[in-house]
Amino acid sequence: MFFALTRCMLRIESQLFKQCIFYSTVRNTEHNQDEYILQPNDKLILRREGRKFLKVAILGLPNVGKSTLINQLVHRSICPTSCKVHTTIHKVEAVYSQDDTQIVFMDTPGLTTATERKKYNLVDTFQKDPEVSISQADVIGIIQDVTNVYTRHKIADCIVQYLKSKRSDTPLLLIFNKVDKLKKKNVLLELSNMLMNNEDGPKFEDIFMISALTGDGINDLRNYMLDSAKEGDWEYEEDSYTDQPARNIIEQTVRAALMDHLPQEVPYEIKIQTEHFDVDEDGSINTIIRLECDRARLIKHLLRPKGSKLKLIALSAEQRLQHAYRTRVQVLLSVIRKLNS
Ligand SMILES: Nc1nc2c(ncn2[C@@H]2O[C@H](COP(=O)(O)OP(=O)(O)O)[C@@H](O)[C@H]2O)c(=O)[nH]1
Ligand SMILES: [Mg+2]
Repeated sequence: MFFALTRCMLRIESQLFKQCIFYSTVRNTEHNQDEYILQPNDKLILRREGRKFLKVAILGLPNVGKSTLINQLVHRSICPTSCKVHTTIHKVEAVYSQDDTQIVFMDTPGLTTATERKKYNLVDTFQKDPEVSISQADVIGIIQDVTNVYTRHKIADCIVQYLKSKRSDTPLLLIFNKVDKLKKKNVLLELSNMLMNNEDGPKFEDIFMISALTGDGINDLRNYMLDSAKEGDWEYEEDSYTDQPARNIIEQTVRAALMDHLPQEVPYEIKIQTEHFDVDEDGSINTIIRLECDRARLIKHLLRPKGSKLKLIALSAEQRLQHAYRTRVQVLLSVIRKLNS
């Protein structure tokens, strides 16, 4: 019974979100010029004449706004965002297709040094995924948080270190983010002079000043990417918008909502797992997410007062997921205390 239910859930999930994961193998009869090519790595490429493509890696220190920026660029909340560091734990691809051009944005965990990864016990993806993104990118965007007085004057050493592995012909863009929070805008001029003209630092092709939160400057940046796309095959179908299965996005979104609403260390100690997932006939999504934790004090924190914190977290996750999937999403959270054996 349990297995039958699980199989059924998986089938529904794969039907609705098949376009999110990979590619259709059916030949499109409406477009006689389409050609589907199976690559050695089993990726199916849709080839159509006159199409343009660009793959963009977005890199920067933790919490500078990489994921918020990508969500704005693709008009969907695919990438998890929160006010705490290390919300993004692995690479996520978000896809934007317009007319004959497709752009794939690669979100990455914030760049860290080996010492930081060891100190905070960060998983392998924190090192490897930025490296993979750099190797695949046609363009690399480096985000600087202009409100951070400790880091804004310099491209951090760990970023410079990572960039050593990039191809020499991959252009670099400098992106100043959070300009909405900056009271003295003349700081931007000073910073751009310092970073664009630094003989010893990375060489940037262009500079953008944006607010990923308010959307200021985002259209210019997207148009720049659309203009930079080169003739080439698309990696995703026209209606695809991510490489992530729905369950990953839902779990990561709940994790981000926990990080936004709970105190410092708490969210890192909660295990998040999908208990149930189904899609109604009208396309709306219902999901139950289990939050597992072995510390009674943390569970109390989640449940009190009268479960209102939990409701707030579920509501926040629902709003983000509705923006991601453009359909109604219901998130129920179940809290379980795991007893240590
Ligand atoms: N004021 C302001 N906050 C921003 C901006 N962009 C991102 N943030 C906030 O910065 C925090 C970190 O954003 P996130 O996208 O998760 O950063 P990431 O770790 O680089 O992916 C979140 O609380 C965002 O709301 C911005 O342009 N202005
Ligand atoms: Mg992120």
